[in-house]
Amino acid sequence: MTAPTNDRFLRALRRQPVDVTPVWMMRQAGRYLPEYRASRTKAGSFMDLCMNPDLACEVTLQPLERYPLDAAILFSDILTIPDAMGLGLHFETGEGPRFRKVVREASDVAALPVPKVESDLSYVMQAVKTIRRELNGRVPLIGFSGSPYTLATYMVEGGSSKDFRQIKRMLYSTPDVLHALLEKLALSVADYLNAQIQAGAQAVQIFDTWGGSLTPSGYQEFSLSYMKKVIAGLQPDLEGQKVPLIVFTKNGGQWLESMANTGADALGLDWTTDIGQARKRVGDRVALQGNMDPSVLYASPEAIRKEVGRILESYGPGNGHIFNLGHGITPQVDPKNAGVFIEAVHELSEKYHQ
Ligand code: 1CP
Repeated sequence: MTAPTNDRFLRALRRQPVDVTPVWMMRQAGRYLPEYRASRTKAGSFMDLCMNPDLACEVTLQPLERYPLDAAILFSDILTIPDAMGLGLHFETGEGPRFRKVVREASDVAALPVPKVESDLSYVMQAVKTIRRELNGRVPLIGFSGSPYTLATYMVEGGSSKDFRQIKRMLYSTPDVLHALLEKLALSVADYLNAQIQAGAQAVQIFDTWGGSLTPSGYQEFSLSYMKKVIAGLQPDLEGQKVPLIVFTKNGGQWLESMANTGADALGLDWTTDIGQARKRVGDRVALQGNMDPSVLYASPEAIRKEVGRILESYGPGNGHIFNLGHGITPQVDPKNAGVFIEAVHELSEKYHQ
């Protein structure tokens, strides 16, 4: 493979030496950027934006025009899989995602197809190819999927949820139905990530946004074991290189040891875990990605630099750190502050890589 001109991100994932700590932001293309809001208006709706490869490429590149980021992330959504399974995803203005159909009974699960990713989700693969072409080797492109459990929460609840009433009811009263759903999702997610890799994704991330809402044993049984199935089904080779995999369980800080045993190359951390302690716990098994509280971006430039410095110091010298926020950047952040954050990571990390 022609290595990207800037390959810090891939080197850090492989725990190889870098000049400065690489940085990207979850949700780096999004509503905090006025140019994103303009593209979304031009597209008509959020799903139209995702389904148009040229516009998806345009918004993927927007944050890279503003900031010296070390990676691009495919502009899409984790809910493309349930949509391709026929649930009818739509976004009400000012609200979160909604599905026309929900999954509650064994018969609902049985009726769900495993999507044919190459045809049903061809718009995603087309976006990956377009973005790779337009990036022209500047930085690596990250592909992604939701974890089976996280996707299941949306499919069973019918949208976002605060208390996960429906899926928890299913988990405790008809666990076999949930297992059947997760089984189908694990196959779908593996196919989806493999297709993104074949289309050109140079690293992939599994977003397990809601695995952290489970009990410790529930996490093992309903989230982690299905991520392991996904990982077992991956063919992570692109242009002669192994494509690294990042697993991010939000609120998963107490389970890092078992996450590190899944075969992932890196673990994403939210801000509730100390990154230095996390490093001691996982040793040299995996790289770590994270983990500044996104709310720090509401504060002053001095406060942002201070917090970046604190996290770098906590991780300490050496390889295997990819700087990121502990969750997505929020729509209310001033784009200038994102710039302060990214520059601070590069500037303040140099001394840890000598
Ligand atoms: O323009 C808009 O109004 C839509 C806002 C939006 C955006 C910008 C949604 C709807 N999705 C996205 C893009 C998106 N989603 C990306 C793009 C790449 C990037 O720049 O990072 C990615 C990686 C996601 C992944 C995603 N979607 C997750 C996992 C990560 C996370 O934030 O925890 C989840 C849970 C979703 C579901 C979803 N899609 C959109 C929203 C608002 C939500 C969250 C709903 C909820 O809180 O339950």
